[in-house]
Amino acid sequence: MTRQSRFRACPLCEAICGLELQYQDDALVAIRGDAHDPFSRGHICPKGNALLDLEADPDRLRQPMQRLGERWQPIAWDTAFALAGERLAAIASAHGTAAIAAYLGNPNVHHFGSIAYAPALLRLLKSPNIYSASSVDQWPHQFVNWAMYGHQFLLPIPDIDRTDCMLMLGANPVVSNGSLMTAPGIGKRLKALSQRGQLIVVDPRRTQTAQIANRHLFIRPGTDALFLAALLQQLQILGPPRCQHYRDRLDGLDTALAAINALPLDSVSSHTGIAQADIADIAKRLHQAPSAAVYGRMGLSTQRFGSLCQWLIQLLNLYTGNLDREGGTLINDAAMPITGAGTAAGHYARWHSRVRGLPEFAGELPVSVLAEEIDTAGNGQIRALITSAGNPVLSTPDGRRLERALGTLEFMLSIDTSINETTRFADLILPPASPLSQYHYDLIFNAFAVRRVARLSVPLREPHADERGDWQIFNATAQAYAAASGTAFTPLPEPLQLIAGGLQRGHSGIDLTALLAAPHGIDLGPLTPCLLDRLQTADRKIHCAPAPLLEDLPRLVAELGQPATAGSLRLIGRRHPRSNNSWMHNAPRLVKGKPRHQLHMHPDDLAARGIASGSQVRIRSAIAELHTEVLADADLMPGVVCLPHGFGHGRAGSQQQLADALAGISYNDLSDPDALDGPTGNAALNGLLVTVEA
Ligand SMILES: Nc1nc2c(c(=O)[nH]1)N[C@H]1C(S)=C(S)[C@@H](COP(=O)(O)OP(=O)(O)OC[C@H]3O[C@@H](n4cnc5c(=O)[nH]c(N)nc54)[C@H](O)[C@@H]3O)O[C@H]1N2
Ligand SMILES: Nc1nc2c(c(=O)[nH]1)N[C@H]1C(S)=C(S)[C@@H](COP(=O)(O)OP(=O)(O)OC[C@H]3O[C@@H](n4cnc5c(=O)[nH]c(N)nc54)[C@H](O)[C@@H]3O)O[C@H]1N2
Ligand code: SF4
Ligand SMILES: [Mo]
Repeated sequence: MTRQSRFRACPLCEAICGLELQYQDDALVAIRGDAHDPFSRGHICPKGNALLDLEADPDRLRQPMQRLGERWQPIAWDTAFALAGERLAAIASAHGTAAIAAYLGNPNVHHFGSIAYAPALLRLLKSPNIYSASSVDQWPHQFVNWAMYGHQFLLPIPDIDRTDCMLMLGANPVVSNGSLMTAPGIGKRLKALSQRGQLIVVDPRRTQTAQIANRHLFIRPGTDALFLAALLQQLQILGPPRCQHYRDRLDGLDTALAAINALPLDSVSSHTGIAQADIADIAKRLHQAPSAAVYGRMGLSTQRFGSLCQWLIQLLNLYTGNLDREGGTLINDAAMPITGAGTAAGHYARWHSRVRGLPEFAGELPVSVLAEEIDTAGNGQIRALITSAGNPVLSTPDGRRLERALGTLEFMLSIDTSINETTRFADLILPPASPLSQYHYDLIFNAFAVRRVARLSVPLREPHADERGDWQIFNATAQAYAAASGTAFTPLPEPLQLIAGGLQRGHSGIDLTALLAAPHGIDLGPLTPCLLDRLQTADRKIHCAPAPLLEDLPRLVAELGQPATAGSLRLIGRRHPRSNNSWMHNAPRLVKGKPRHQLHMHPDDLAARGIASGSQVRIRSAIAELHTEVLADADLMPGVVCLPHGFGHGRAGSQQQLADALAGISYNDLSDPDALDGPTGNAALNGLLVTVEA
């Protein structure tokens, strides 16, 4: 029996590495990086290898399951779709369409069959209650792109392979493998940068990325907006804006600078923990570098001033003349465009959440309001929920309240592959086929990549008769709902047809035939300046001073007046190379070895409280008090504690043997649904005030 190599992009994270998967007949037996992928060049991480475990996972659902009380029983696909359609239609008819909510989790973005097909179902629902993992993640990026450039996905990407100087805040790509900057093998790319130029990392923890940087500075969590504003003030001392080449395409730069200059930043050092001399030095480096890029990710977007941070970053890149410039930050002119005519540019505050009155963004409400929208009685209360590839009980603020709320729903449908903390409340679970047996084109991450690349993944084995692809599940659910509610729905054509159409909208010259002939993917070259041509604001200018951002500045000023609360600490998150949010803890390859759930704390903070490393502690936030194990970590800034999210398994009814046996609490049982970014309502997961006691 011979082994056969088949090739595909990894479906697990933003890096979209090419993989070489070895099959013995139709059994997957080994995986390595695809050395011939021109972009990832053989890179693979431990998660990529763990696809072997996912394929073999005894707890993975392989047929639809219906819950009858505490018992689950298999149910035929057609019966399941009909049941879903009827139950949803009955609830919409009795209570209105707002009574049906949907939550889309992170993996949707990694499956063409979800990302391209889910929107049709959501549109059919006509519900104001649409939620996703975006509002516990990157909403501030999307919001700022929309407000400044006119489209939520006009996302300037740092040109990391060519830049001379990178200032990176709130990101740990050596572990996370990128994120809103698709760059497989990013560790090597950053090492090359640190040899060729400068990599400066600003983070409350000396992370694995900080360790390969030329310089690392601690910052007190949640104070980055002050630091970035101070940098912008410093740059103005060094010289006028360098953005002369698009000076006539700027609107409001003077207004923005005046607002920032009016901020009383005398005490910025004591607030941020970064010395005035260091701020001046970094400003000088950004000013003098032949090219530079400022980049801020999760640690900046999931904090109370997430949108201000992302706005200030755009202004810094713009002021130094590095926006839309080689070596600076650039828009990816993707082979399959996600911006331009016919795409969802985004909109804001067209409606508000019922209970707290928070604005929608791009058709969604912030997930921090989901629980209250379910458990608060009244007109428009949510009574049914569809989740797709999401685990909000572990991933979104106040998971305990959400889990209580889920138990009260009249109907819950989960499109998911496991019975976990969230889906155990579902009445019906529809599990899609393995991504390895489906067509895939990475709509989002090809478009956020640091080079122009394109790659089609084809099914690596024949689908089994009783499997359904994501696209078939979305189509069939929508059809069943339409039939039961007496509305019209035309199912979308199969993936290859949509992919071909998507490529036609671009101008790369690449079509399906070209992709099929290039199983390792196609490199279309480096990014080139194209932002000005692509601006989607009404006047086709860059809006430097969007009102919602200016209006958020007083909140930042008020923050400056807040005295530090004695004895309290700031809680931040942490990722591990063998983790993937909340859902890969059932993979033996990833959970083996030392436990990784512990709370980390600086040795001085432990000593001050008389706590021994390795002991149990009580951690208290605004919403909960929990017990877990603490470990000393000298790489943390004093005053900061650090806990990974995605733990807290083993809840009644969950059916993931390995995960359920893991120790650890859920970060989001502590995180506060009232702690939000101002303009967007994105969750402020990082920088949470907590106390820790022996
Ligand atoms: N405290 C704290 N909270 C966080 C974060 C943090 O840093 N700190 N990070 C946030 C971020 S960035 C994100 S993106 C979110 C993620 O939040 P979510 O997207 O809600 O959660 P995941 O843990 O990614 O759960 C993925 C779900 O998809 C299912 N799944 C896996 N593969 C498939 C598949 O092929 N098809 C289908 N249909 N389902 C599948 C899994 O069983 C699981 O239920 O968490 C956020 N929450
Ligand atoms: N191994 C692994 N890889 C992943 C994931 C995973 O769970 N595990 N998740 C994937 C997903 S969905 C995403 S969105 C990406 C996220 O990828 P990244 O954005 O790189 O996210 P993190 O690794 O959480 O890094 C956030 C950093 O912000 C720092 N930080 C926290 N608060 C602050 C603050 O107030 N200011 C500053 N300056 N820094 C702060 C933290 O110490 C941490 O180092 O990773 C993806 N890749
Ligand atoms: S870095 Fe991301 S895309 Fe690459 S192998 Fe790991 S999980 Fe897959
Ligand atoms: Mo994410």
